Amino acid sequence: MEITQKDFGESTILYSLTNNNGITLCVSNLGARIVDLIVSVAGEKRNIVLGFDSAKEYIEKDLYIGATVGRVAGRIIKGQFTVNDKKYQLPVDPLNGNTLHGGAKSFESRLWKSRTEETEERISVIFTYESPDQEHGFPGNLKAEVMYSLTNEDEWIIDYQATTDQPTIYNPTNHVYFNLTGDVTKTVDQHSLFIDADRFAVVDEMTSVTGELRDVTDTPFDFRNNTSIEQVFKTNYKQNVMVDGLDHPFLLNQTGFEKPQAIVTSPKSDVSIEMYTDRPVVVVFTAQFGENSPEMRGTKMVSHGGIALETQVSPGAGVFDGFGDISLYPDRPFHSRTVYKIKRSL
Ligand code: G6D
Repeated sequence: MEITQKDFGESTILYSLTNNNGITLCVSNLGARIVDLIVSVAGEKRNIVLGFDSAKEYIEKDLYIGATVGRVAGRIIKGQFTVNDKKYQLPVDPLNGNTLHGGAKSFESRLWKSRTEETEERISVIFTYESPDQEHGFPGNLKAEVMYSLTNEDEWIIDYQATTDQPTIYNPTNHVYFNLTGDVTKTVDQHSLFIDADRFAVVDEMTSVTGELRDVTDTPFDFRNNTSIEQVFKTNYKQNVMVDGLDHPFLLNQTGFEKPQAIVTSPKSDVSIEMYTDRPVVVVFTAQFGENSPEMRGTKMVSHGGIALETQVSPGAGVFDGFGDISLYPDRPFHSRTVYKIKRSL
């Protein structure tokens, strides 16, 4: 196993981690993000995640792609929350009145401190960021750490840790998008998807959760049997039409590392990603960028050209019953793990 590093532009670093099976994971300290996941499938190299070639391109085109998202992933309705009986108001997006992904220019745009670590089992890059009290309106000096590891079992492991010096809220995720064909001119509609979830959270026109948790049975959101993603895109189901695909929290039936909660498989079934997490929810977003789909690695990306599996506590936590709790207290440090395991034909 080997770690190398190079300049990624704009004073940022790109680390390349390669395991003994030839899988390469590239990550950058700009937004503690994943940039590349290169695997050889049936003898050919494929980059199976969306990403750009330089830090400058991320800054100019889309800072969320592959980034660590925080302090709170997803939409905080009206930018309001309560923790420890105290009410807080965050700055909101004037277009919709909500706070998305911790507010504009949050974790995804920061330069994180970084260091590498190598053990018998894994090679890792550890990113840290100190978010000061009141940054984007959130209380507490928050020390956030994200460790990305690559193992010889072909796992990309994300370990999140954080501490705060005042009661606050915290709900990070990673915004990786997979396209297992390695071809961003192809939509992910022919990929198949398994999600071990009996329920999803209904969203409104602004993609904020409404508080309703709906059974997936008899809806195109039933992925309990491995099914083509196309089943969502093709329907007139209101939850699809309103947001042009999937942009929904799925409530996982089980958590942990014994069996996957989600699996994405390429159209030819030659590569798949198994997702394991200790978080209760995966927000699935199918990259409906429409006309704004960016140029990526030399070609124009197509709308629906990727699928993000964002593990977290559901947006709406602390507001609606059954949506969980994202409070973080000084005496209870945060720790969470998500694993993406690569399976492929050699
Ligand atoms: C998220 O749910 C949101 C989307 O609505 C948003 O457009 C994207 O991040 C950037 O997953």
